[in-house]
Amino acid sequence: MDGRYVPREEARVSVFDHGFLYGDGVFEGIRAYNGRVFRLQEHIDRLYDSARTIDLQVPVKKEEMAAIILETLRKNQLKNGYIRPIVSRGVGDLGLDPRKCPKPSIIVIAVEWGAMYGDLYEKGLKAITVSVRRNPASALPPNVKSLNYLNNILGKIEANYKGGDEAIFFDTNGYLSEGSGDNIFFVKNGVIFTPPTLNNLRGITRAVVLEIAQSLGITLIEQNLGYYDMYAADEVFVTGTAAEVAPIVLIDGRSIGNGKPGPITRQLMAAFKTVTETEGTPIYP
Ligand code: PXG
Repeated sequence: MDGRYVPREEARVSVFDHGFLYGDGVFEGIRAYNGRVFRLQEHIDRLYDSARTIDLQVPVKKEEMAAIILETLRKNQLKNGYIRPIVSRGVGDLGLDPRKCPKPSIIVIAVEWGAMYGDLYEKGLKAITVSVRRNPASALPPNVKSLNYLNNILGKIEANYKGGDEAIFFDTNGYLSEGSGDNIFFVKNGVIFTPPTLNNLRGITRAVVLEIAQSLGITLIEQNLGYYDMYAADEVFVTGTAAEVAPIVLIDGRSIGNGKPGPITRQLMAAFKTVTETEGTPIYP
């Protein structure tokens, strides 16, 4: 926390921090596997791009941020974990003007972390399309990983009430956007489809899946998609740092394909596992 390493109980922020008062700040979610941080540079680059978009000056250089993240993992003796760097506007007053916050605050949290969806990687997830639309890029761009996740949380609440493991959002144009914390993909006749990234988060796991598909010789097309493409798909899966590659087998009560995780999804899950376990920045060099 702003240069100090403190135990969990002492990790407290001011009630006047604009991250708390207004969601004014940005964050990242990063994973460590097998003593290595996966795609660290990409996450740091995205954190700084998010910050730039909201005119927030991160008070340390990127190299220093990487060093802080690695040191936080070492202090917690972690080899497999989840890392949450946060940069908030910092302490101000009750007005929303960011000029009242002289110094942005940096917090890095690191915790032990395993598979988010447990046995659902084998069984597949149930998803619900939600009525709340993903924030349009012309308002709060979904590419800014901001501390204001209320749009995502509203979708998650709707999915919870309707018995879904994950929410699927449309954008304000009626195109498929993404899940509450993951990107979405469809497979039809051996070809993978995914929406372009204007109206969703440009996921780092998504980029890894693009690379894997290319290396496996599977065609992957980025295009605007509608609910027809979703219900008529042979396979559906979502990707994210927390979710990894997770199969979706039921959407709005309708089975996708034969209602089981499909062959291309399984192939990508296996390849993703290999990549995460063999690549990354060493924590204990
Ligand atoms: N879309 C959104 C809205 C996200 O928040 C992703 C896609 C996937 O991006 P990456 O780069 O991780 O492949 C995310 C990131 C959670 C949780 O607890 C998930 C994310 C962030 C914070 C918390 O599920 N996912």
